[in-house]
Amino acid sequence: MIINQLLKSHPVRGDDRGQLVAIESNIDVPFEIKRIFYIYGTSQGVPRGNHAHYKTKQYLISVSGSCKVTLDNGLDKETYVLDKQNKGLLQEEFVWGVMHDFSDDCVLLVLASEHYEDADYIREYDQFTKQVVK
Ligand code: T46
Repeated sequence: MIINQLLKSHPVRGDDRGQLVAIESNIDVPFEIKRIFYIYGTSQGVPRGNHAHYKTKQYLISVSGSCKVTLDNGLDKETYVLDKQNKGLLQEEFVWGVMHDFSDDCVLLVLASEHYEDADYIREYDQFTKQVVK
C-alpha cells in the first residue's frame, strides 16, 4: 500500500472564529457518501472493526483525540495514526481494518459509500484472505 494515496490532509479554513474542514462527495473522498457514523467512548484497550467489506469504501477521520488504524490488503499491512481533525484515511473494499489505541476523547467519524448492510461484511479473516489472495 502506498501511504500517501490513502492518507490525506484537507485544507483547514480557519479564521479568528475558529476552524472548519469541509469534505465533499466525489471531490474530497473518492465516492458518494451514503452514510456517516461515529464511534466514541471506546473502552480502553478494546479494538473496533476487525472486518473487511465486499462493497463499502470508508473514509475515517478522528475529529477529536486520536486513534490508530491498521489496514491489511491480504499482502501488506500498514498502521496509520489519525491525530488531526483534517487528516482522513481511505479504507477501500476488500481491505481488512482494525481501529485501535483510542484516546479517551477520540471521536472517530466514518463516511461510507454504502448504506448499512450486514451481508457486506467479511468477518472471518480466513475467508478474507481466501478472497483477496488468489
Ligand atoms: C468500522 C468501524 C470503525 C448499524 O446499525 N449501522 C451502522 O452503520 C454501523 C456501522 C453499525 N450498526 C450497528 C451494528 C452493530 O449492532 O451498530 C453495532 C456496532 O457495529 P459494529 O460491531 O460493526 O462496530 P465496529 O466498531 O466493530 O465497526 C464499525 C463499522 O462496522 C466498521 O465498518 O470501520 O466501526
